[in-house]
Amino acid sequence: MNDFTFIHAADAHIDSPLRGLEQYEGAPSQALRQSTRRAFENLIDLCIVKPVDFLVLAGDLYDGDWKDYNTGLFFLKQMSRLKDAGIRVFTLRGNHDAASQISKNLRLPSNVHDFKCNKPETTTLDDLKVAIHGQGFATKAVTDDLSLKYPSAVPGHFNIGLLHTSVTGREGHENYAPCTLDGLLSKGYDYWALGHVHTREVLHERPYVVFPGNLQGRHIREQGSKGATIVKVRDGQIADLKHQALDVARWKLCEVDITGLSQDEELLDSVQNDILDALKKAQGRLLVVRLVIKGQGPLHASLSQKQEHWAGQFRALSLDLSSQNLWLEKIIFQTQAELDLDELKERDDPIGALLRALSDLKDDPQRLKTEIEESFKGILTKVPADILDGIDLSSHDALKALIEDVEQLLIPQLLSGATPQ
Ligand SMILES: [Mn+2]
Repeated sequence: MNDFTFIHAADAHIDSPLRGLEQYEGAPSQALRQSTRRAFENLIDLCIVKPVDFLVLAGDLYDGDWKDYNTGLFFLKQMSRLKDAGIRVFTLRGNHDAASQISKNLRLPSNVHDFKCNKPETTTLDDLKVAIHGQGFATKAVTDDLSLKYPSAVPGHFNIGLLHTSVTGREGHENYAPCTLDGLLSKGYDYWALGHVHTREVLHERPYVVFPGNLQGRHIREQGSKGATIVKVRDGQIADLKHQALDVARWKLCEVDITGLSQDEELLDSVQNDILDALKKAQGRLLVVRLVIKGQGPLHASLSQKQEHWAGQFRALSLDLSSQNLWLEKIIFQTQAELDLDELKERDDPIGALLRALSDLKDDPQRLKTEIEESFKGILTKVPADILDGIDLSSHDALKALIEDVEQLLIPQLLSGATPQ
């Protein structure tokens, strides 16, 4: 068998709109909106520079129907660059770019093979003795196990299965084209090139079953290094397999704990250290930070009463650390006072009574639902959606957490004799 190298990428989501950035003052909207294209160009550059023999793309190349032909033309231009370099491409449709989802189309260059959506298909690269099996999504919500109908391995070839799937289900991802690891392994392939799950994961080694992760993080739930997997094959065996970062912007959740901190400066230093560390890891890429201040401690009073002041301090700090490559996307205050609520609950006074009432309410899902959810219903239709970001009033846990917030905000103020604001 020949020696060869290929790159496995998935979930490029080219031109993903990244909605809602406008609501943030100073958001690098342009850079973030362009990021899926820049990361894709990085992928093509890598293919050419290596150079690799072929590229496999495991679905969700596009985020949805093209707004106009520019999205498709961008892809075609990148494919032409590969064609000029003699590099072949194998691609299939995922849930976001299922055949039924994309209304416009352009003829693909001759070096690109787009797998059929009605049944599995096998294509061979005779010069390399490689067989690639694949089937794309005809519709968005494919709930059948597509892998069942994939053919067995072609003897004497290096076999690759290309598939967009959630496998046995992955948190935060629609359970599309579900399948089992055993089912995949039963085909006797050398490598399963999966797509759909945006977090990189090697599900099995020898034979390999790999989710390369998406090419570019698009929001705070897509943190860390994003890119593609380079696979080197020698004598028909995988000799080397590694992740290569290709993203141009990186998302990072920085959680800073106030426990044990008593001075403002200590908190600012802590935040600075966390952000500096993330900047270092981002290696010059645009870094988008969501800052969460949490924990229980003496700084809670100041943080809860002067959020605007503190937000200003954190923003000034981030500007000082990098005026170009850093954007503080959001600051979330989650600190709590050092309270012994159990002890306070026993008190024979209005504070004790209030805590007991809140505690009863927390433990009674039915009452919580009727009393809180119902009374909020009218208001919910009138407030802008972004204000409610992350608050789910239909969940008992979320309502319980809201009551705990109320305890943490209200009780310290009642205890200090201040008027709750
Ligand atoms: Mn998908």
